[in-house]
Amino acid sequence: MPDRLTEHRLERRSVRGLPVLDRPLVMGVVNVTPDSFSDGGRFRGPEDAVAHGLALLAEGADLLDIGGESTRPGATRPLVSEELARVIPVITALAEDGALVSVDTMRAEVADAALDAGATVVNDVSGGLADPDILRVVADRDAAYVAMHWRAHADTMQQRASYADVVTEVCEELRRRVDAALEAGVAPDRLVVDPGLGFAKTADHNWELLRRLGELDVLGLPVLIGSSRKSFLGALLADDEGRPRPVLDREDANVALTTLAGLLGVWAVRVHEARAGVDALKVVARWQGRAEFGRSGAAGKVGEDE
Ligand code: PMM
Repeated sequence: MPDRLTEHRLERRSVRGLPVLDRPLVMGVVNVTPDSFSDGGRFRGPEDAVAHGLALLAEGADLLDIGGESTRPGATRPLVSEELARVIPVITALAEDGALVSVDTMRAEVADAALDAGATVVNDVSGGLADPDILRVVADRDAAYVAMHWRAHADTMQQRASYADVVTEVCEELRRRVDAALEAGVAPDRLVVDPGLGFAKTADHNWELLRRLGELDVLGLPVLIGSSRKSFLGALLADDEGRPRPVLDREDANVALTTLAGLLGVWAVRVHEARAGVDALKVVARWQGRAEFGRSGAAGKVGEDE
């Protein structure tokens, strides 16, 4: 009997201009926000955020995702000027240091300024729904683009967590976002999709998406997932009184999840701590016979997809 876990796998795909390794890429999160659920307020000034980004790179992260807007359920939106003031100095400094940078934004204006400051990837959790102009910016600049599945802003998104079949609907809704991006002129070989774990989704929805992750292959694009520190892991690991496991104590479970996602063929994982995830993905690559002994990861870099 075929193994349900690996029966449906994602084909290994790459993104033009981004590294091609023998394992999925690891995107390290640098949230420059006063209120992110996972690390909000930890990096008060740009110096702290830059130092954290450099530490993630030292741990083995392949690219850094810099965000200035919290998407925690119930969060209120910052002004554009606030978001710019938070992310641009950090992107500038990290890009000058040679880091590969992604900007986590839903706003065209912020994406444009971030690309000017040295970002290479636009990670848009709204997949172009929050500010459709962002697709034109990405197209004009030939940037790489992550289109995440999204239904509404953080203040109302959990009211939209209703699906007849979450995997089918997420695929259909992502397909429409991909079509909109292509119509705006975004290059097909610069596109990535993300099922948006926790965005208008209950814990059960997230687990169903993970269990059937291989079905996202119908979109024919690289897949990124972001599970790190999210509340469905806190609920899974709740104590006997039902209290969720604290945010910073969910890392081991996330490494298990990263391992399984690597086995299923994701293109990249978005994580708050890089080292354990990189290690796990090296194990997967070696297990599957893709990595030479001791050479998985940066040292085993296969090349850039130009
Ligand atoms: N999750 C968050 C923010 N940005 N981007 C992508 N592509 N995928 C995600 O799952 C995702 C994201 C929320 O988590 P955070 O507050 O820890 O950044």
